[in-house]
Amino acid sequence: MSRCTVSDLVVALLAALALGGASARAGEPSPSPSVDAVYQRRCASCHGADRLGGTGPALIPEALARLRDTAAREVIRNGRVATQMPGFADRLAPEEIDALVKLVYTPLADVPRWTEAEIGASRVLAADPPRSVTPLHAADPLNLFVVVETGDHHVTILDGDRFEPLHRFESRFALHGGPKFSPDGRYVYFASRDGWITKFDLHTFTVLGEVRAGLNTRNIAVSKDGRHIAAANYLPHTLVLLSTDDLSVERIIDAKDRAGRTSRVSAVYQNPVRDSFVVALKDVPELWEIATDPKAEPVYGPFVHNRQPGMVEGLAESPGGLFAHRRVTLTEPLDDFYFDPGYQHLLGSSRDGSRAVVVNLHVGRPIAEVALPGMPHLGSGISWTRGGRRLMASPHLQEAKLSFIDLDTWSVVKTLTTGGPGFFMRSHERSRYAWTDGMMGKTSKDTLTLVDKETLEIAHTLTPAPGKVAAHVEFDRHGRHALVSIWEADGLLIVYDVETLTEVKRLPMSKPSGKYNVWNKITFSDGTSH
Ligand code: DHE
Repeated sequence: MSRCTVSDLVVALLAALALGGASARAGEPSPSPSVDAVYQRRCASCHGADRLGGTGPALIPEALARLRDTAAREVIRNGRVATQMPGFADRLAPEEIDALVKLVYTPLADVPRWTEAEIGASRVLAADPPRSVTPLHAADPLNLFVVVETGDHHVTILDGDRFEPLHRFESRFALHGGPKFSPDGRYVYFASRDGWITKFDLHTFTVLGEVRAGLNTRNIAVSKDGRHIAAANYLPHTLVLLSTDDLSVERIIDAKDRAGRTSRVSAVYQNPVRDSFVVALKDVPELWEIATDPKAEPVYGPFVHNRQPGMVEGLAESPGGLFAHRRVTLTEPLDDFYFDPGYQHLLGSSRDGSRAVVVNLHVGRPIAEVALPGMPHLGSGISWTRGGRRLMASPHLQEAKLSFIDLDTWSVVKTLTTGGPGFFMRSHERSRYAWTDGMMGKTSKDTLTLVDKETLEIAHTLTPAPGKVAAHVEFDRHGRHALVSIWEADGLLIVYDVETLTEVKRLPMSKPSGKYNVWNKITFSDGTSH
């Protein structure tokens, strides 16, 4: 029997929530020869003859996973607002549209390599961008919010003091994961599911460049010094390292374990303390650490980070310096990482979603397991200090509960029952509450639960917009306001005063899937994702 990973199960759960779910079946042949002709005549000029994208997004199931087939049919019929996608209802028969929908959810028989030459050829840089060293806006540049609106594929830049939109621009199709910032907060980098990386200047509100790093990309990380981007790809099986300066390729690492077995790359994260990228692999029991410190030591022996007296030169795995590559062997692939505040440990979800495995990055091996049934969503975990001890909290995707874990003993100190299973969790150093949603539950999807960080009891439940999915909270840099998304096409961003828990403002937004505060991100605030 094949085993599901946490992310596989999340996909199923989100599909059940009508947020996704396509009709593709792996390996199915193209629906009919004539649909290929229709595709070539009507779609290929923008989406590529091979369906791998062009000026329009890639039309392959891997890139369309979050779009329901009914929504895809609607887009082909009537076009997509605020994009160059026209409607074809007057030019295509209903059966032709149905066949096209089936085609785009059919996996490609052959996935071409996406080599350095192809990545390089995709790169576009702004010809003559404004070069102002100071922001061309009057807002606090470190209290801006970057809001990703996946409803109509736009990004809004919001003033985090006045909650006024300052700028809105069309993004690549289906941005996913948190955008990543340069250490000074000036530049922000986005990744789309079909592999496009976009560099945006928050001083001048200009897109400075774009490059397609992969065909199906999971997420990106920016190095501690802000000089390098790592892009984690499902297709092809690569980790692509780019220069943040001009988005040129610095290195492509094929994702293979020691035995040469190839793997999708699940995700990549910055480790700001160890000055490295940490790489999660989907199909092989390894995780990697890639040095982003140009002075990194060579990597010796199977898993020893620093050279030890008496070690044999022949065991060297990787020369030192930038991108020195270290492998940590696991007993199973791990998904969905949470890093402890010191960044020496990570918690990864086991395949069956019943436990978290603790990996000590310094010694390079798993050191403990924490029983956490009900599929913890560790990537959404946050931590704070309580009674002199570090506590981490994580929602569970399948059960209406939150787990609180002592990060010194790796033990569960409390399990709290909530109104429904949640996805994201957030707080701020100055907030007495941790905020979590209930979006994975049918009856709880419109609620937010506020947990007192001292008593670990539910203090308040909010229902920002009855009947509508409420999710993803982010605080402003001062911890005075919490911004909540209403995940509808005609959605909202609702600003709460965190003391009075009253609404301060409602801003119409098109499914604002996530919002990211510059200060909280660049300071690695405890209460937010990193
Ligand atoms: Fe995400 C972050 C993986 C589906 C919205 N999601 C992430 C990250 C990973 C991940 C590894 C951290 C990346 C980062 O920030 O650098 N997501 C996965 C999956 O494996 C999964 C379950 C399946 C898939 O389709 O890839 C998945 N994610 C979704 C969705 O369906 C969501 C709800 C809607 C969407 O837009 O696709 C979704 N994921 C998000 C968001 C973040 C995210 C909003 C950023 C959270 C943050 O605050 O940092």
